[in-house]
Amino acid sequence: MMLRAYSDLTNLERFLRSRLPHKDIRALVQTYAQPYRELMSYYRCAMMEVETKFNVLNEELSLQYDRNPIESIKTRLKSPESIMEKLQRRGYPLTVESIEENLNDIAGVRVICAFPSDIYRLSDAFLKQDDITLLRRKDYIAEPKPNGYRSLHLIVETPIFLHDQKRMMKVEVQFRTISMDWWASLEHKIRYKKDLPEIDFVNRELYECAELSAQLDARMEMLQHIAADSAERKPSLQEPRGLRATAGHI
Ligand code: 0O2
Repeated sequence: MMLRAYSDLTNLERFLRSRLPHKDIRALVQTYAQPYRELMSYYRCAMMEVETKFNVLNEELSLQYDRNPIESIKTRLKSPESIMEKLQRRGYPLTVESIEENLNDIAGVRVICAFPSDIYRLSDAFLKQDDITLLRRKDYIAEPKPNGYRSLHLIVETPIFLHDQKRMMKVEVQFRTISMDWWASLEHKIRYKKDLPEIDFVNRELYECAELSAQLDARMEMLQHIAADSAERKPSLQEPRGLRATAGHI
């Protein structure tokens, strides 16, 4: 993945310009731009580390289960606008140190799985790795949010190895099935974070869709188990019947 340090700086400057007088901006950029750029680059490195771990698990587990448990992996670095907005909203200082200290989701990795059981299998395997420390776990699959949102969220700490130091970085990992991701993406477009008046009909319909998508996940998982069981009982295609029957007599 390409490092995008310069575009981060440009975005940050653009955000500050819209909010502050010119002389304050110059002072702020001089004080914070370089440390901010460095911090964002460390977060990008941490995302790469975590993404690689999931690619490795996907490769290994795909041999074991004869299918890929991971459909896709998305990574995102929180935008300067969202960082500032979150710090402000929660009453934290607007400093580079405060970003690292107070926000857990600057680096985000979203792992989209085929089936709900893949989520728990993958997250267990990931958390067993000795360079991953679990800081927080929120299981919105076992206990969906009141609006119907489902996903497994982990905040972990992982080391990145720089030329002269080892640095611990926080990464938020979200695990979803395809249908959980489909619902969350559309709900995000329709409602999430929008300053809309509460519309009961929309809320109820979105909740209903979340329930339906959970039922579809459960049905698809059941079909997958049935298919996998019957494939296990079937004689291997590489082993012709005649050979199996006479193997003991050769
Ligand atoms: P974005 O734009 O996706 O980055 P904290 O982890 O303490 O900082 P919070 O909000 O308690 O804050 O964390 P939580 O509940 O683990 O949710 C964090 C992220 O989950 C959100 O990030 C969303 O990506 C996703 N999420 C949580 N609830 C919902 C929901 O109801 N609908 C949808 N579509 N997504 C949700 P951000 O930073 O809010 O947004």
